[in-house]
Parts: sequence; structure tokens; C-alpha cells
Amino acid sequence: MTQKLKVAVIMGSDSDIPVVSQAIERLKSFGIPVEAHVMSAHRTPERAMAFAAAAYDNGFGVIIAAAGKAAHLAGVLAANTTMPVIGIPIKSSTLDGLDSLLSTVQMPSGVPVATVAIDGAENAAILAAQILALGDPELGEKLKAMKREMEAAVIEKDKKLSKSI
Ligand code: RP5
Repeated sequence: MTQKLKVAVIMGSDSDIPVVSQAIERLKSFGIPVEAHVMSAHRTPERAMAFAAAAYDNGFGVIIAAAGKAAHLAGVLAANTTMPVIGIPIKSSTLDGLDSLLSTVQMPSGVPVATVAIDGAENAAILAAQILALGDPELGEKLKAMKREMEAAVIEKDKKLSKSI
């Protein structure tokens, strides 16, 4: 059996853990192997670049990168690999995450970062799962089941609302 591709979850600081842990939990719920690291585009630039450059050889299929403020982490990782990179802009204390969002999303042509919403850790995990599911039918079934659960939950809420008015 071929080895399952891993997802790398990289964060700029341990202060990002409360948000990033939501992505890690979601990935684990799909049975996706996860590796998490603190690495900074500014404080450990060489480590970040080396990680991205070796990611294919080390068994990863997608990189998720979370950072706040001048959030260049996802971009630096994307510059050093052709693997899909998903960016999570972390809500910052000074500009409410708009700084992080723009720093993550506004990449130059040729170096895409698939950017989710500010603090959108869960969607980052689901998007990573959707990418990996292209080569993993079992994971694809789990995603379909998740969609059905979401649908059932909304229908249930609709019923409750109808009864209450
Ligand atoms: C970014 O700066 C990190 O991703 C974090 O969101 C923010 C603040 O980092 P710390 O000062 O808490 O280490 O690099």
C-alpha cells in the first residue's frame, strides 16, 4: 500500500496555536497524517525555505501556513516549492487581521497561495483534504459524508425555526 501524503501545518509563532489547532483537529478527523511546526519567514527564514524545498521528498502533499501581521510565511514557503500552499491569515491585535490577509493573499503572478478567510483554519484543512482526495477515494467519501452532515444540520435548523415562529 502506498504511504498517505502528509499535510504540513506551519505557523509563524506559537501564539497562532489557538487558531491553527482547529485545522490540525479537522485534518486528524479525516485521518490525514499531520506534522506541525513553528517557523517564521522573518525569524527563521532559512529553516522555512529548506522545509518547503524538501517537502515533496519528505512525504507531504499540501502545506498550510498560518501567520499574522506582516504575514509572509505562506508566500515564502510557496516560493520554494511547487506543492499547493494554503495560507491562513491570523487575526492581529492592531489591524484586525487585514494586514495578515493582504500580506498572505496578494502574491505575485507565478507564486499562488490559496488564501482562506482571516482565522479560517477549518476551511484550510478542508481545502487540503479536497486536494488530497483527488488521489484518495476513501478521503473523498469522508468529504462527501461531511457535506451530507452539513446539509442535515441546516435542514434541522430550518425545521426548528419553522416550529418556533
Ligand atoms: C507572526 O506574528 C506570527 O505568525 C504571529 O501571528 C504574529 C505575532 O507573533 P509573536 O510576536 O506572538 O511571536 O509572525
